[in-house]
Amino acid sequence: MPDTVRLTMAQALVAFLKQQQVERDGVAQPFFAGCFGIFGHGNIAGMGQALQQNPDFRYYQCRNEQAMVHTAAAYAKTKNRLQTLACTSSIGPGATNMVTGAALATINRLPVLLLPGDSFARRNVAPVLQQLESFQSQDISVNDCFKPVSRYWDRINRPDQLLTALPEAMRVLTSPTETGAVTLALPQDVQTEAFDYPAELFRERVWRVPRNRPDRAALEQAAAWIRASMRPLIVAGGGVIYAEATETLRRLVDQTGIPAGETMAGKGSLDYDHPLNLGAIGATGTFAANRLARDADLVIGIGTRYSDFTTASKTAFQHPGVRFININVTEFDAAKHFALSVVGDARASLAELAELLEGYYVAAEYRAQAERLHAEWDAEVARIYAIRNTPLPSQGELIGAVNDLGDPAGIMVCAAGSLPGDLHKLWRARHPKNYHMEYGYSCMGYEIAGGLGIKMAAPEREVYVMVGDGSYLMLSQEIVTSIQEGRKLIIILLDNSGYKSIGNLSRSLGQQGFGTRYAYPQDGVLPGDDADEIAPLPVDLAANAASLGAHLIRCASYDDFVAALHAARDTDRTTVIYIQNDRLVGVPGYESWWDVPIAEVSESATVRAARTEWEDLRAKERSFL
Ligand SMILES: Cc1ncc(C[n+]2csc(CCOP(=O)(O)OP(=O)(O)O)c2C)c(N)n1
Ligand SMILES: [Mg+2]
Repeated sequence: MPDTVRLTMAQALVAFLKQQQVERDGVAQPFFAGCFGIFGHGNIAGMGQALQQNPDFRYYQCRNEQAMVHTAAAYAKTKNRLQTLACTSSIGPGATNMVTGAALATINRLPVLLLPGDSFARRNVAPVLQQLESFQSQDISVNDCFKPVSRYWDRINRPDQLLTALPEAMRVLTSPTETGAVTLALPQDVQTEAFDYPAELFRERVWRVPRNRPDRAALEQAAAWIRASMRPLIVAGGGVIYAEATETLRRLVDQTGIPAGETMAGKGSLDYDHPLNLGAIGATGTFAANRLARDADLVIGIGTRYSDFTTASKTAFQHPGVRFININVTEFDAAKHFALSVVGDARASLAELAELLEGYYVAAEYRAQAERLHAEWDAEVARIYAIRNTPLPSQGELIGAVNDLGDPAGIMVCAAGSLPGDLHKLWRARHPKNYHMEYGYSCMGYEIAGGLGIKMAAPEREVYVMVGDGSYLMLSQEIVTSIQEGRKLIIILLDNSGYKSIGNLSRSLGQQGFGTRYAYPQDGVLPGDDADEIAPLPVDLAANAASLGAHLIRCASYDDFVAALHAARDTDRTTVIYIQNDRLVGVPGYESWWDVPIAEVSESATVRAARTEWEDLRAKERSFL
């Protein structure tokens, strides 16, 4: 008789998770750093009991299920996807609160394990509290909502189904190609049911993350294309950072003189002051990267998904004969733009490519142009950092202060609003983890919850959360968790009294900021830019932060802000630096575009004018065939 252990399904699940290790480059570590959760009747008796009897698998309480998934995703991003957290929820609303987090993780290719409770598998007491009753089937629950946003989805209807579900869950979570949200829906009765599990299930397992080498012929062709190119340009994406290929990339750039632009996830691939780092590329890019992109005859995408922000809605690359080489661990991404696909780990691929490029160097004139643009861009950043707008400071100068005065070894995190575009352009990244931007989903509310995950993953670093008032109002309650767990965040709360980013967008569409300000309605309508005077809402976000237990520093001026950044280094707990800033002064766009369609017919002359302009710009969108 093989050895068995009699455990509930939830106990078996926790016992299994504790034993999973991940190894890359010979270094192994536990894949799960614990489990976040909020208990309800859908998980308290199963997962709750199992976690209680396994104190060595740390349980963390949170305030909102969406937030805990962000925390887990940010943790995984900081750990280059080699570690993550599990998340347990009750059934119904607790479960569906996690759907947004699941989408974010899957889109950003970040591993998170979601364990929503589900209604009774035995069904006899249905409908239970919070159960979705389908007229069509008894096999549907709200947890089916996770299917499109999960890379692997399963419902554990019998305790022994863990034996086949768990290996799949782990394979997907640890695969650099397939990773994203994995959802195991756990009916509340099955969580508590006992089964004689084979003891083998609970032995230590090591999941090796390989560094797959690319096809040699593809790499040789890539080298030949690069040698034949007059104006090659690297687009460095998040894959460079996840693969820990930043040093290899720098050596390749030094060896060949090929300049590089960086995507939202790839910023930090090269230090900002590398003379061939052109900084941000695409819709929120620098003029340096965007000019070279426009005329590049060969684009070498490394670890990039080519989102519309990177390609400026397919207008970034205008050379008539432009070709693409895509180095990517994921075939799906490698094939984009009809590229020469080099499917492999970024670090392994770049190292081999460097050998094949021995003796090759870009034309001196091209290198000189790239260096000149790099220097000109740096001067533009310095100009914006030095603005001292009155009466309210500009966002650009505040970003400058955080960048100049914050700990250079720290991590800045942001996700949505007008900050990501400004930060992508202006942030001077000093190490590969310095710039943590969630921009696959650009999810308002990621910032503070994500900051917590970063601090848990890198407790030795200062974490600077840059958050707008809108994002703050959407999801800021994990301040409480950061205080409970002693994970100090420095939260920079930039209040511009509304949705500045969407206000700008609205203006560019001819819609006068409609619906983007915080103000009382006037004659039954919310005021836009055209209102002479507005009645502001009586909201005090600083007081709110203090009430959640944060140390609060209120700033009225740029000088206060500078003092606050210094003071925040010495506080003993999560500190919120609150400052109002100008809602209209912005960082300009630099020779780029983002396609947001405009109403084809309208009563408004400004909308009609914007539509005409949009039609011209849209004509620049290309297919790469
Ligand atoms: C969850 C979510 N809802 C809506 C949006 C659309 N959106 C993007 S930015 C933004 C406004 C953000 O406001 P705030 O955080 O104050 O930043 P600001 O634009 O003022 O800089 C909105 C509504 C989003 N990205 N995420
Ligand atoms: Mg705002």
